[in-house]
Amino acid sequence: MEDQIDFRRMPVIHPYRQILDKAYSEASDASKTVSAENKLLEIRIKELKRVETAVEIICNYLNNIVEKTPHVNLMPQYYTEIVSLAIDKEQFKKSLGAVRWAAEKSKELSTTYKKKLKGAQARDLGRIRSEYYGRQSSVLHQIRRDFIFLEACRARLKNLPKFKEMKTVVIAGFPNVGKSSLLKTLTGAEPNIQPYPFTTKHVRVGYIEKYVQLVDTPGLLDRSLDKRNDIELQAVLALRHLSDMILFVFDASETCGYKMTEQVSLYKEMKKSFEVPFIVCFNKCDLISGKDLEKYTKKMGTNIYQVSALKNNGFDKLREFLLVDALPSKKKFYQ
Ligand SMILES: Nc1nc2c(ncn2[C@@H]2O[C@H](COP(=O)(O)OP(=O)(O)O)[C@@H](O)[C@H]2O)c(=O)[nH]1
Ligand SMILES: [Mg+2]
Repeated sequence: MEDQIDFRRMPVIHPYRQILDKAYSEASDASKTVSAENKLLEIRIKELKRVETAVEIICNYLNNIVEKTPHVNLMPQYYTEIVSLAIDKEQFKKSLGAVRWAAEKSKELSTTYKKKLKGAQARDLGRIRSEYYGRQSSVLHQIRRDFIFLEACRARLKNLPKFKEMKTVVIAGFPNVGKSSLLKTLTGAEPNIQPYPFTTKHVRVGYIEKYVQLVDTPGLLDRSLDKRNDIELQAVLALRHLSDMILFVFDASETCGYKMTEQVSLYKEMKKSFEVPFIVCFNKCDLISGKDLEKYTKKMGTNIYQVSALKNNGFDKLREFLLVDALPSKKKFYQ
């Protein structure tokens, strides 16, 4: 499955003329190695060798593109959505189909022309082979735009984020509530940084004991959805299929600059948009009195994990909860 979403495997796609030049020049070299007692027979074998060499190089090139390009239909849904943000997915499928077509067509042509070469008069051999070159060139010429399009896609898609197939918890909450600090404290390591289409910032990924993947999404789940343009909204909503759970972080000390009332309305809005379980966590508990904490906790009417990312307090229970249904014995749940 992981290979299915790795566009870094996709080969660089060159201008079609470059492939033709390479194929015909190697075909010419290969024909020079041929010799036969009978001069007429030698010419025929040389021309056949040219056709065989050229088609082999061209078909290998085309088939390699088809084989190494991840298939959009076989990807997990969140990934398909992310891919759709970066490129025109339907055109991508069509262009890949065109490459497949060209491989088949090239094979067909070579079979036809090999037959012709075998049955032709000696004086016609050169003309037949050059007619073959013309038709083979025209096949690649027909898909030249697909080559250009696929290469542009490859350049974009190789930079998509790579997530692992495991329980995934996406962190949400206003800026400065401590999401990044919390990710670091929970996972005990520097997160790995992944690009994300249509954001200038990168998502950060950390792991709890190889079983839970935590994703911090700067600029994505940190403000109201109705303040977003269409493309941003799509970028945010692609996270719906990535997340098994959302960890919503509050800063009850309000030192982040957002009032608890604002934070609660963002939380409610996200709950409506994401149909996955939410876990709520109050961060910066080192900055707030027990009395205030109790007041807010009562208001929320849900189970709350009180933590301090700065002081590394309160994380054992949260970590335990995140792990409980992700351990290998329970893994089926997420497949
Ligand atoms: N006092 C205190 N400060 C914290 C805590 N967690 C984060 N901070 C501070 O809050 C600020 C914003 O934290 P950051 O993790 O960047 O927030 P993000 O924007 O939600 O990712 C930083 O200055 C952190 O040092 C905490 O538990 N207690
Ligand atoms: Mg951050």
